[in-house]
Amino acid sequence: MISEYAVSGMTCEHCERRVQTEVGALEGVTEVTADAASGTVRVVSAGPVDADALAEAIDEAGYELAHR
Ligand code: 9UX
Repeated sequence: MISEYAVSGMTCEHCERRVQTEVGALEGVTEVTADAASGTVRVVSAGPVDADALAEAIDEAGYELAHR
């Protein structure tokens, strides 16, 4: 499945990569594309991604999940 999230705080390419690395490590996630310009993170996963784990991963990368 493909999910899109609004993530605030990403301003450059390095920010995108940090989010991609953290979210990509979550269970079931196969592909992550972060776009700083639009403030979105697109996640491809085998099943639904745990919302708390996702919020924590983004927080750990230093950014914020705007809403869930
Ligand atoms: Mo530029 Mo992105 O200083 O984490 S690297 S904002």
